[in-house]
Amino acid sequence: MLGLQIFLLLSCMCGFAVSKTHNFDWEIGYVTANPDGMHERRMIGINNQWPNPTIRVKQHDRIILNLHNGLPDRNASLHFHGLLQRGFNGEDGPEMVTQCPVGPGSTITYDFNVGGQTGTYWYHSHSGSQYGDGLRGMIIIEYADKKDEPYSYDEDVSLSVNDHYHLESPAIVKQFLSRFNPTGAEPIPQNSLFNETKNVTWNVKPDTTYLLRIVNMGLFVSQYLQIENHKFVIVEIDGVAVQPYEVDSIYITVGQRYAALVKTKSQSGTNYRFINALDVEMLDVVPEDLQLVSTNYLVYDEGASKPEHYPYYDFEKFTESLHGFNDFDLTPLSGEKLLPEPDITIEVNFSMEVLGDGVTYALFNDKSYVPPKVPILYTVLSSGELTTNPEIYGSNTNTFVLQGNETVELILNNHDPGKHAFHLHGHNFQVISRSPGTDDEDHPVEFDPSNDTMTDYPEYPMIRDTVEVNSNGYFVLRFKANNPGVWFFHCHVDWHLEQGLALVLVEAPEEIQAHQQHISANHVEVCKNVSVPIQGNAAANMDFLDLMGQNLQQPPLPEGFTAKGYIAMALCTLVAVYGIWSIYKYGIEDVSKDNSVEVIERLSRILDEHDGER
Ligand SMILES: *[C@@H]1O[C@H](CO)[C@@H](O)[C@H](O)[C@H]1NC(C)=O
Ligand SMILES: *[C@@H]1O[C@H](CO)[C@@H](O)[C@H](O)[C@H]1NC(C)=O
Ligand SMILES: *[C@@H]1O[C@H](CO)[C@@H](O)[C@H](O)[C@H]1NC(C)=O
Ligand SMILES: *[C@@H]1O[C@H](CO)[C@@H](O)[C@H](O)[C@H]1NC(C)=O
Ligand SMILES: *[C@@H]1O[C@H](CO)[C@@H](O)[C@H](O)[C@H]1NC(C)=O
Ligand SMILES: *[C@@H]1O[C@H](CO)[C@@H](O)[C@H](O)[C@H]1NC(C)=O
Ligand SMILES: *[C@@H]1O[C@H](CO)[C@@H](O)[C@H](O)[C@H]1NC(C)=O
Ligand SMILES: [Cu+2]
Repeated sequence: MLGLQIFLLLSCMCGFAVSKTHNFDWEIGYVTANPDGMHERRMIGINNQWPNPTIRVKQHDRIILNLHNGLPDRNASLHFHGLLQRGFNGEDGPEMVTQCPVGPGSTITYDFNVGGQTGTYWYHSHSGSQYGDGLRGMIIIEYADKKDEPYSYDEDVSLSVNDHYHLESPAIVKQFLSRFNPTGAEPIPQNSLFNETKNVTWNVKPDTTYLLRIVNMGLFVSQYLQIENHKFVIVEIDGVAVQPYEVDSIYITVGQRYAALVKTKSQSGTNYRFINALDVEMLDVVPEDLQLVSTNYLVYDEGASKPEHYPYYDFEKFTESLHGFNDFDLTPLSGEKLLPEPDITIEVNFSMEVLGDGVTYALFNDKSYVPPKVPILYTVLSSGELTTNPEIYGSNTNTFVLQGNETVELILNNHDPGKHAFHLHGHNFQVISRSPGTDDEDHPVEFDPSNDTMTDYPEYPMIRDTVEVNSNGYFVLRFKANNPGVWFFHCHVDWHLEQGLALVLVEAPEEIQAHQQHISANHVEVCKNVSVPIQGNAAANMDFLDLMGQNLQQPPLPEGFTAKGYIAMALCTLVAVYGIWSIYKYGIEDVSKDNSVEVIERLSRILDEHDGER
C-alpha cells in the first residue's frame, strides 16, 4: 500500500522510530452473557469472550488486525470510529462503502497506521445494527510523548454506556422495518448499560485526578451522566482536545466521546451515586418498567454503605438536577479558526416517509440510501476518468463528489421531530451554526444563509466527528476536503441508518486512484467469498454510464393513498405504539417467535372497531 510506504518514509525522516506494530487475531463468535443481569442472551464476542477488549496504542503506531468471522449465519465488518484513516480509506470498514461484507468463515485483515491522532475512539461492526449485539469496544490512542499531553491526571479510566435490547438486532429490524410500524417508531431498549453491565462500583482514591474516557456505544438513545457532588472538566470531545470546561453532567449521543477530568475529594468516608440516564425525549413510548435512571457507585470506602438506588423511573426528578451544557460552546485547544467561505455547499433536507411497501424510510432530499452492488471505493478505483462523474455512483446512494482541498459546507435541515446524531467518517468538522429544537412540526427551523443571527458564526467553532441535530432544527458543518477517500456520512442512530439515513462523499477521487490503485489481495478475496463484484458502477456494469439493474428505493405510495391517509394515520399511531410495545415486551419476556400474526389480528380488530364507529 503506497500510503503506508509514504508514512514509513515520513516517520523515518521525522525520527519517531519508536512506533510499534500491534497485531490482533480476533475470531468473532456468539458468547452467552447476561449484561443487565435480567436476561441471558447471545452477544457477539471476540475469541470466546465478551465484553470485548480495549485497543490501546500510541500515536503513529500500526495496527494489523485479522478479523475472522466465526458467526455461522451473519456477515460482519469492523469500523474504527473517529480514526481519520488518512491514506487508508480501504481500512475504514463500512460494508459496501469501502469494503465487501465479510462472510461467515472469511477473514479480513485491517492494516493501518493511526497517525497523529490522540484520544478516545471505538471500534464497531459496520454491518447494519450488528454492534447492538455486542461487536464493539474502545480504542485509546495515547500521546507518543507523554509531555505533549495538554492536561495532567493520575489515572486513566475508561467507561462505555449503552442502550441494551434483549432481542437480537436482525429480529428487531424485521419488526421495525415493517408496514406494521407505519410511523417508524424506534424500538425501545429494555435497559441501559454502564461499562457493558449495571450497578457498577468504581473504587477511587481520595485527592486523585482521573481522566475518564467515555463512549456511548448505543444504537439509539443519548444518555446523561452525573456523579453526585462531583464535577466533570471536559478536556476532549471525539478525540479533539478542548479548552477545559467544567460541567456537573454530560449529555452524550450515540457515537460521541468525552474525556473529562474527575477530581476526587480529600474526605474518604462517603460513597456517591454515579448515574447514567436514558434521554426519555427520544422514546416514542415509555414502558413503565423501563429503568430510565440507573445507579452506579463512586466508592471511596468499601466499608461504608453505598447510597440508595435512585428511583429508576423518576426521570423528571433527575432532570431537575441537570444544568445542561451545550457542546456548541466547547472550543478546540488548537485555536483552529472558522474555515473560510466554502467552495462547495451541500444542502440536505432530511425527512421520514412511508414508501410503497408501507415501511417508513429516512430520506435526504427525497432519496433514501440504498447500498450499491459494488463497494463505492471500488467503483472509484475501476472507473478511470469517469470517476468524477457522480452518476456512476447510482441514483440512490446520495453520493457527492468533492474536489481535493476544497472547503465544504454541509447544511442539514431536520424535517423530523426526533433528535439525531450524525457522524462523518474520515473527518473532524467544525460545527458553525445549530438551532435549538422545536416541537412545531409545521414550522421546522431551516437554515437561512441571509439571516444574520444564523450566520453569526463563532470565531473558534467546536470541532468533532459526531453531532446532534435538534428536533425540527438544523446544523451547518464545515471542513476541508484534505483526506482523499470515500467517506460515509450517516445518522448513528442505527435504526435510522437501516432506514437509509446516509450519504456518501467521494473526495478527490483522482487522488484516490493515484495513491490507492490496488485493493489488498485479502480484501479482494473477501469479496469473492460473498460473490460481490469489485469493479463497475453502482449497478456493477462496466459501461459506467449504464445503470440498468442498480438497487433502488421503493416506489412512492400509490396516488390517493395519502388522501385517505388521515383516517389511517390515527389507526397507524395506535398500531405503531402497539408494534413498538410488542417489540419491547417480547424483548423482556424472551418470546423470540415472529409475532406478526398476532399484530395482524390486532390490526384487523382495530380496523373492525373503527368501521363500527362510522
Ligand atoms: C443490578 O441490580 C438490579 C436490582 O438490584 C438487579 O436486578 C440486576 O440483576 C443487577 N444487574 C447486574 C448486572 O448486576
Ligand atoms: C452476506 O453478503 C452477501 C453479499 O451482499 C449476501 O449475498 C449474503 O446473503 C450475506 N449473508 C448473510 C448471512 O447475510
Ligand atoms: C474464503 O473462503 C474460503 C472457504 O471458506 C476460506 O478458506 C478462505 O480463507 C476465505 N478467504 C478469506 C480472505 O477469508
Ligand atoms: C470499565 O471497564 C474497564 C475495562 O474493564 C475498566 O478498566 C474501567 O475501570 C471500568 N470503568 C469504571 C468506571 O468502572
Ligand atoms: C429544503 O427545503 C426547503 C423548504 O422546505 C427548500 O426551500 C429547499 O430548496 C430544500 N433543499 C433541497 C436541497 O431540496
Ligand atoms: C491538497 O493539498 C495537499 C497538501 O498541500 C497536496 O499534497 C495535494 O496534492 C492537494 N490536492 C489536490 C487535489 O490539489
Ligand atoms: C433569523 O434567525 C433567528 C434565529 O433562528 C430567528 O429568531 C429570526 O426570526 C430569523 N429572522 C428572520 C428574518 O427570519
Ligand atoms: Cu437518526
